[in-house]
Amino acid sequence: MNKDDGGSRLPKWVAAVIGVVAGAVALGVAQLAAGLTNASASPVIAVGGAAVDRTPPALKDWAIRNFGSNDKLVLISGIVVVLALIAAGLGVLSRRRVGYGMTGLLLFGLVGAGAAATRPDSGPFDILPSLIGVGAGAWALSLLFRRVELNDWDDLPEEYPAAAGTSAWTTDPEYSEYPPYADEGEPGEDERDADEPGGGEPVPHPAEMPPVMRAGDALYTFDRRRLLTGVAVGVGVAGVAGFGGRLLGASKDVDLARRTVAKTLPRPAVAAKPIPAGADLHLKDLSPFVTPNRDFYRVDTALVVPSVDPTDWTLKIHGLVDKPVELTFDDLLRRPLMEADVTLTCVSNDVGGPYVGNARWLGARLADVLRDAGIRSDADMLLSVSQDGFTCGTPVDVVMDGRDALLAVAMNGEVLPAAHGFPVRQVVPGLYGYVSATKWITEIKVTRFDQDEAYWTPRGWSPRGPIKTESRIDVPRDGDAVPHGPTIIAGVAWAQHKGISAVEVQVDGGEWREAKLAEVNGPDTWRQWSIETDLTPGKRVITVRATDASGYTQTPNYAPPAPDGATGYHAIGILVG
Ligand SMILES: Nc1nc2c(c(=O)[nH]1)N[C@H]1C(S)=C(S)[C@@H](COP(=O)(O)O)O[C@H]1N2
Ligand SMILES: [Mo]
Repeated sequence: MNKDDGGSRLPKWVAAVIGVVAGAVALGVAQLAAGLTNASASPVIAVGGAAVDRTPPALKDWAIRNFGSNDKLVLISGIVVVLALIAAGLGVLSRRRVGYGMTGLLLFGLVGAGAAATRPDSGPFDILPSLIGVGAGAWALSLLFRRVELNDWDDLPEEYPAAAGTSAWTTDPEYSEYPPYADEGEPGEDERDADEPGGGEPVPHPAEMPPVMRAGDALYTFDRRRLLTGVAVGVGVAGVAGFGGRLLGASKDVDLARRTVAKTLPRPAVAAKPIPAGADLHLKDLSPFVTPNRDFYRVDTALVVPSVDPTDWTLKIHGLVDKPVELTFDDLLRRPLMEADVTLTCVSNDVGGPYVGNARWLGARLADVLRDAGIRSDADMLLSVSQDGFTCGTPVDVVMDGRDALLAVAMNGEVLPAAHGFPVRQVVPGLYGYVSATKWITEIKVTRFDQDEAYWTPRGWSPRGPIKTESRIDVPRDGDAVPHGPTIIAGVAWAQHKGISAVEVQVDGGEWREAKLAEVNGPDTWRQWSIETDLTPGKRVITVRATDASGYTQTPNYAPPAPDGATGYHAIGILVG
């Protein structure tokens, strides 16, 4: 056998399978190590995060358009597929020398470790999961190669015709070194039992067979049973470690911390205006006035939800201020907290899209906190920074103009959910989320738009993002079949901090008819609307447009979400029967 040159006769596909299994073990063990330490130190998550930050804006838009909130899942799946292909290649390379495959694994481990060490929220120990994973993967690789390959007579499967007959003398210590006859000549007749089946002629090891006899290569250069068990054990280890790591990393401390905070959450010093009974028309399929937390859209760049411990959380406020401050979570809760109903909207929300939701927030007034720090008059931007390094650039004048801009700690009467920014996030009525709604906020640098840039600005989105007046039809849904006759059309419209003053609906390009507006308790939320129309059979197109309290009516001209929010009328097509 080619033990001497380190080569292997394993068929390529077997080597590729071993490579993939070793790669899976590496990733699974790394995930487990990350779960025990810091979930975002997982190499896949770290490399994925680095990829997110480096994704060209056009690709990112395309991904959001095509995969919606599944874009992260698609990204991670893509990374895993690429890694599997590379691992298969490393397996094949390992046929030359297992060391080559191990070196390849190490290189990938270094890429993972490098990504984990350079994420904005990473610490020095974050390289460990990648390195531990690589160690496990390299070990699995060499173990599987040794295990699956038939290098010795002992390894020959029982059904190999000569195995039974030769086992008697190959276990003899004198001949334990294979091949016994290669250097020492044929063992004497007397040293073998010619009566054993298959005895007599020594059967050359498959690797030593002349080419013409190697038809059996695929059968006899590896042990199928050992391959199967090796793959099963490897995949099992990878699966259990990886899944366990995910469970451990998912929510271990945050759930407990949220429960603890829930016990001490102060009551609002200033309650929100009550929501009028007429704010919600309670129509089937119409977005409820208050979006339940579990249904609230989620948009962020975080591949794992950052876990922030409120007991060592602080908010640093510095830059163009007279006295920089650092607030603890308790400091924040000691301030008078106020409630406000505010509808968030994502700039990526296309016309008719789902990235808009309304909640009741509880928090400290951001303007008061800034005033206490002595914000200087030449400042025009708040660069807020999240635990994971994401940043928003919020205009100072907007935050200071008296609107309910909050450092929020609760959402719909519940401690802020982890995915929505626990323990503290910003909420600013009237601005798209990407310039205002920093989740997991840890820092506010008071600065100027001509000196600093927030996360999305160099990625092609406008530095400032006031929300554009929009409206959406929820009922019926696009493509629905509805019976003819009187039909309720309903939906929501929003123009945060201005308020909606009218909504009009049009059937098949006909006359605009004014819809009935539901009640609201302020200008910062969306507003439900409905109208009854008499529909005649056939294909019908229904279009909506809103007018805000400044008198502005939505433009019919379509604009895509980038760079500063979509415009145009939402229209649906239905089949009236
Ligand atoms: N830390 C952090 N905060 C963030 C983001 C992010 O990527 N990271 N995305 C922003 C964007 S684009 C939007 S639209 C809102 C969405 O808030 P939600 O996920 O609670 O709905 O969060 C904002 N805050
Ligand atoms: Mo957004």
